[in-house]
Amino acid sequence: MAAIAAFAVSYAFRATMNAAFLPEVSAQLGIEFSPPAATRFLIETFGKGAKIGGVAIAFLLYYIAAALLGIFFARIKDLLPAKRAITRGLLFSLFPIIITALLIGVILSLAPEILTGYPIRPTVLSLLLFNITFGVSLGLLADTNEEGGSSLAHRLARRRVLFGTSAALMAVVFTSTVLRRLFRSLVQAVGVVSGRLPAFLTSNAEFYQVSKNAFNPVVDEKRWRLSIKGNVERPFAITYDELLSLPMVEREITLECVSNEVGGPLISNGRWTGVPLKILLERAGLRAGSRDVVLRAVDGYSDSIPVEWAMREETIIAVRMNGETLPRDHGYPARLLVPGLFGMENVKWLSEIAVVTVDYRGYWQQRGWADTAAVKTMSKFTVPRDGEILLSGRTYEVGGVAFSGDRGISSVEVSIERAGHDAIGGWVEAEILPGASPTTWAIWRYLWRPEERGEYILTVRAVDGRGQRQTAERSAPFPDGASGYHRIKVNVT
Ligand SMILES: Nc1nc2c(c(=O)[nH]1)N[C@H]1C(S)=C(S)[C@@H](COP(=O)(O)O)O[C@H]1N2
Ligand SMILES: [Mo]
Repeated sequence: MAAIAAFAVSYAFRATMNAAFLPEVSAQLGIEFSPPAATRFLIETFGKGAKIGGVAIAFLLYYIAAALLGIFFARIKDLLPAKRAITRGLLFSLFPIIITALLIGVILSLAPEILTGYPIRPTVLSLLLFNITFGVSLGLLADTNEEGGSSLAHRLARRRVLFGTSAALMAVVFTSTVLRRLFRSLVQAVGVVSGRLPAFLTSNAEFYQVSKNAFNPVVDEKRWRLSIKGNVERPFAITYDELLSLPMVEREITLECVSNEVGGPLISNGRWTGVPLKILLERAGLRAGSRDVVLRAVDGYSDSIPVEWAMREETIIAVRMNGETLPRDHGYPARLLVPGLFGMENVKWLSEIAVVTVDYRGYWQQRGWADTAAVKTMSKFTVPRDGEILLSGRTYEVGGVAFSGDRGISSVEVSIERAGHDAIGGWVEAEILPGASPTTWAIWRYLWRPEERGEYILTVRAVDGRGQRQTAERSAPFPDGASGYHRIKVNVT
């Protein structure tokens, strides 16, 4: 029994050295990619002073894990459904591979930032090779030792057991510290906030998407026409190419859906290229008594905006979004953008623009939603997220977006209070990042360093470009948009 164990340990140590030291491609890749990850983890755990200790511990942990695997291999190697040493080892390397995968899974779920920054494919490859090398060398070593069985091998084995025991002792000394640090780093891992400040311009892929349709229309631009008709002097229709040949303007405009809840995700900001609606309406010539401009779409949707909104400089028929042809789900080939009004008025897949002398009620208005619904000044947190755990004594970026339709944002204020205590400091002014314009959201942030542990309630509110503060009064999205302050709760430990 003892001999088996001793042999097993010796296989394991040799195998470990093989895996960790041999300048083979696989081992090198393994060293290049796996230990740095472990090292970084340990540096974060121990602080910058303990680099060497960290590396040593990482190595020890590998050593111990390898030893255990070696013993395990000695126990089960005869059960493996393979005759040759190499195939046995190869089969066995499935175990460390599974363990590695589990470990990576744990790290990814607890502290993904430890692994981000490493190239995915080379890392996976190196870890695979690392483990396969380990398994195969275990298999080969087990084989040679069995055949040799000389007294020299036994002596070597005993020396290695001694070495192994002292290493294990050192490991025990370290482990108590490691465990304590590890616990703290686990809390830290959980305390790493998962939200983030959004990019000023939302990519087309991330832009929120809302429509009444289960399947959005696919428009053939060759057969598509945009007609301008109704209460006008010279009704006309243009093709897609004709539309593209008109003088274009570029505008940054944020869209928010009227059904967005306080703190909700249905808001995004884009750079749009298009033709001012005004140009088309002037070409058609508005007749006296014109009141609403009705926008009809390929999907049967319609909405209307008052003539005054339609004639505004910033109201455009967009054909491009963030430098790309308008994506299908965002209204290809052409859509309305009317800064200041909620998303539902920004009709996609446009087919017809009709000037009318009545107050026209569109798709959502027939279902009770407000007509000419102006965006209500809003603000929200995107980081941290509600319910997140933070660490005391650390500085966090608290931030998000604020939006007022077409009125701009002049300031954003945050209130941070400990639950059950008085407000600390009342409202403090957040920083507004550059880039915001009257028709876009403002990205805001505030650096917060919580000192006391406990539960905190964070609230945000904005003031629009006209000096009007967002209302604290809570209302549901129906019928004209949600209102009230966005509040989140975080736990500081
Ligand atoms: N033709 C058409 N246009 C439409 C809609 C629709 O269902 N059909 N939905 C509206 C609503 S409710 C919103 S919030 C915006 C969303 O635009 P987006 O998907 O580009 O973000 O499109 C608006 N335009
Ligand atoms: Mo909407």
